[in-house]
Amino acid sequence: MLTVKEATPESFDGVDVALISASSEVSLALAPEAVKRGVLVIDDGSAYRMEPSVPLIVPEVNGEDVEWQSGIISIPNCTTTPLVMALAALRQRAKISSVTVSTYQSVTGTGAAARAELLAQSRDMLNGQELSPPTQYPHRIAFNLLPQVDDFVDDDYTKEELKMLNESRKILGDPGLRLAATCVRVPVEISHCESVSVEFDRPMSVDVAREALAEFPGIMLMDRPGESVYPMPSNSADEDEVMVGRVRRDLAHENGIILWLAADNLRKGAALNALQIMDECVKRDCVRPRVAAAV
Ligand code: 2RA
Repeated sequence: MLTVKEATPESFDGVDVALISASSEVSLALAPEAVKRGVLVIDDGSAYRMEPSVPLIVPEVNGEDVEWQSGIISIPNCTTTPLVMALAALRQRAKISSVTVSTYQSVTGTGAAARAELLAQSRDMLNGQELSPPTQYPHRIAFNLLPQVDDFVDDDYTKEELKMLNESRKILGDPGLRLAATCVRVPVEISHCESVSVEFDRPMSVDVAREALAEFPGIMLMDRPGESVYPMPSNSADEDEVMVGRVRRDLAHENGIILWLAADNLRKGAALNALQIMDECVKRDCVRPRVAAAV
């Protein structure tokens, strides 16, 4: 039996590590209370991600950054994590000049209520029944695609699209990285997919790109187009690896490569990454804050 209790500041007494996966309001209220009690917080929300004093970690990419944590470590948005893994692999072979990415995001990125809405709408449509008004998205998601993930903000980009830009820059330590994202919600239960065009400062062969991706920890190259073998939600859901395929020359850009990736947004996009960060802290002996909490 699993006992579930409401989290209060006192809940953190005697705890080593707290994994918080809740709204920003909850993280902002509880994380400092946990840190005050000497607890390392690994936060899955967006509240602390862009705080300069908070490391934003994908262990395969910037695991060493856990060493400067001062009580809170953030995990990235579930679209950023697989993207920076692919970019980190490729930039070992040539400097990246720009990135253009389109996402295909499953409804569990929104949560359990969105999954229930997708299933209910799908059932009702197949049964020829009238649909209830959508509650999770501005439009129905069943048999549809929504070119909007989160709210619109600057320059008609959505928050999700700007998260991909800003978080990638922070994790890769490349504040000048040129990246434009278009984020799309699709009627899929689990796993986010991305179409990624990467331009380099010099020619990059497809073989070299494939080799770099295949060697990178946490990435599984799944790229046998002749046999229709490539990543999809159906083969990446419930798996830990970021799957990459459809690696090919970009016919529109001289030094470009295009690839397709899929990753389970609940595993590597969230829970698995959080646990790997905890392992990284144990491995580097920095579960206790190195300096007093700065947030
Ligand atoms: C989404 N990436 O898919 C978000 C969740 N963090 O809505």
